[in-house]
Amino acid sequence: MKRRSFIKLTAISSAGMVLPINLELLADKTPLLKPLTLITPNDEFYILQIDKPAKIEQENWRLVISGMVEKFVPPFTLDSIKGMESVETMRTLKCIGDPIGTEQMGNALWKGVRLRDVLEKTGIKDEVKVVVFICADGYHTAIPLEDALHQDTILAYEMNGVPLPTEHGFPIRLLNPGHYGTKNPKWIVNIQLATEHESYWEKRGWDPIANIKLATVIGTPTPDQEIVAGSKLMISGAAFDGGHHNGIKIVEVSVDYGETWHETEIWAKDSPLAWVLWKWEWNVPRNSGPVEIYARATTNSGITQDEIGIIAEPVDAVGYHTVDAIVVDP
Ligand SMILES: Nc1nc2c(c(=O)[nH]1)N[C@H]1C(S)=C(S)[C@@H](COP(=O)(O)O)O[C@H]1N2
Ligand SMILES: [Mo]
Repeated sequence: MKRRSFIKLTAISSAGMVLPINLELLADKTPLLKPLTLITPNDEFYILQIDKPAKIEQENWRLVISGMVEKFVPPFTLDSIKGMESVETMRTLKCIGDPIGTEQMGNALWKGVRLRDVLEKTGIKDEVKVVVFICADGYHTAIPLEDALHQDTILAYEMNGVPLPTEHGFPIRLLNPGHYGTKNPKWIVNIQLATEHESYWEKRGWDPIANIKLATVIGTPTPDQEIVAGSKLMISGAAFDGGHHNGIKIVEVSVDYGETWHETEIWAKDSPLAWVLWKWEWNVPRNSGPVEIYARATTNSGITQDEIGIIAEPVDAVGYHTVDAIVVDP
């Protein structure tokens, strides 16, 4: 009961954001595995923003670097950015409003340029502490200079082999490793070098650091799914540590309120900046009744998720995702 109300609280805490409805949960056919693929197709990738997506025409778009720059450079066009050395990288994005990550999480292959290569062109004054991103939809957010200069911090212009779709930030968005979606701004039009900045969500009480916490999501079975007694059931999902703990080592499942844990098979993975997908086949017992399914991950640095919510120790992990299901007689 405690756990169930925790999940509900999480949903309420994200009320400030526009939550998409997951149609897959409404459909009556249950997928065998969820997520079904390591890379989330663009049309299934979650979409979240403060208002409508900004519609930008490539010809009209310019990226201006301003603030405490060493020297002025003309605004970048998309072609001038594409002319720079590119990187391709798999990254999982996750919303801060959904820390366990049952819906607002997706993984894609992105192409773009290193932010530090762009900032190198203008130079950075010694006093600069933060890099601020101003977006065409009115959103704005800042990240520490140190993070901006990290080699894995990318301005992305392609998602899964196509130009960034409008909803995901065309023409350019930031991919900021290890940080929740709030720190991955879309539709960037201006980058400002500054000493401080209070970002859109921080003004509304959200965590300014936004480090992704270790979490494990159960995709199948879905809540309240009827499971046939004596059958075989595939329990599956994803786990992600944001790259903060050297990646996921093992994922375990419990079907007896945490008494015993079963190691699952990690069947798809990439770098620690991408989620891992796991599965475990359960020989469902012959007796019917309600069941709670728990999943937890252990990282390569040795941290294991604990039972209870965001206050869980270790502090960099969220509590178990729990799915309530019902075992029914055949
Ligand atoms: N410009 C802009 N960028 C934004 C936002 C926004 O409202 N405006 N929302 C952020 C949040 S809260 C999340 S979770 C991610 C979601 O990215 P996606 O829609 O590509 O999945 O975008 C981030 N970038
Ligand atoms: Mo988000």
